[in-house]
Amino acid sequence: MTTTHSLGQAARQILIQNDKGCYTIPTKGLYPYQWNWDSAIAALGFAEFDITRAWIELETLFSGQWSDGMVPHILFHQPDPGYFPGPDVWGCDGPIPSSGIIQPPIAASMARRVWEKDTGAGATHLTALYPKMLAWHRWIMQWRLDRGAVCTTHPWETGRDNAPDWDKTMARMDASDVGEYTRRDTTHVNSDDRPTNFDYDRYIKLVQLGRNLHWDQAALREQSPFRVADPTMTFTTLGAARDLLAMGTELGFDTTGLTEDIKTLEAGAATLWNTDLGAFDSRDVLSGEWAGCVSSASYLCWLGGIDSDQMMDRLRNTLETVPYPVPSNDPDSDTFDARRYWRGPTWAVVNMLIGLGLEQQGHHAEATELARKTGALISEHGFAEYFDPLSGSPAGGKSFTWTAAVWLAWAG
Ligand code: 2M8
Repeated sequence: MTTTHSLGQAARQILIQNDKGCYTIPTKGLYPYQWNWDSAIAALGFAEFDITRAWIELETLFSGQWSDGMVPHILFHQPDPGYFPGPDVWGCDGPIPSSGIIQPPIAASMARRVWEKDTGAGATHLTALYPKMLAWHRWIMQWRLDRGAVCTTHPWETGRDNAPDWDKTMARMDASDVGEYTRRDTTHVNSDDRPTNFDYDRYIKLVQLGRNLHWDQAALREQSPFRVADPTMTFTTLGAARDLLAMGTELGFDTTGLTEDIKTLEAGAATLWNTDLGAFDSRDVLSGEWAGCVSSASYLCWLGGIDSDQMMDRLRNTLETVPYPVPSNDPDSDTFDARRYWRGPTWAVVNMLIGLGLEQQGHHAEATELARKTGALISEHGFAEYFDPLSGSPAGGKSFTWTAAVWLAWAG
């Protein structure tokens, strides 16, 4: 019988095996570099057994910060031909070879949690990190707002690569001149579980556009066909702003502007409420069209400090009716696909972010139930990248860092 103790040991082993010394890769083969939000989650996992290593993870992430405050979604510390697109395709010139886009800015919220476990010695680490985290927050506020909601400029920024949220926007894009390239992801895992070539052409097309514009945010705002205000970016930015305010106040930093930013983001979050859908939704900024998607990101409202009775009703229903909640896409939607990456599967990492938000907002019963169900999913099906929400069967990369970290910090 697998016990909680032995699963804890296995989870630690995964973090240790994926540890490259000062950063952690998500999984061997498929993802050989440092990913932004994966790393923030890894820090939380390390905090359960090696607090110094947790701080190092965050410090390495911020060592890749650009001079304007942006923190890239991938840091390419060492060349690896197993992943495409690599640094040569992105053409960026930050302090460490990197991509030119961001990911959900959860690092500040995870740093706060690491600090809560290490208020003594941790204060030195946090004091050094704080201005960097604040600079990234300001960069987002400067470049990514639409009516107060935070926009994504590439599906990869949200971390929900092929979510149906982007379908209409992607369908309008012309990628006929993207040129020849070779995908690497499908050499590591089953191609039926991955984004389609149609999507990949557009991912690469957007990278080419950013590169041609030297990742100039003003130019991208003018010229990119992809700009979507989204619940992932908005709720994580809002949650991070609240955490930055709390940490800054306690550490004695100047927090001018953060209270105003929180109000702006709250107003922005309200613009993501799709009344017809009865849920938080993504909104194409260029066409003004709703995506019409209830995704797992819709449930991140609590992480952003926003309560919603309607989202709570949906959550309770999902917890009761879906065998392995929370699915990344509504199982009643025509676009639901139980195995294709972010179009249906359950991700332990998003469950934890939903659960931490629920806990923060005082919804203890639902937070406990979600953690229990996520724990059961992992103990029955392993530390996979993601899971079929109907059967629980594991998919994608194996021995996955953030699934192990979720077990250690929350679900185990
Ligand atoms: C996936 O995204 C990468 C691109 O960033 C990919 O498919 O190549 C997503 O699941 C994302 O959320 C995650 O951070 C990354 C690494 O685990 O993989």
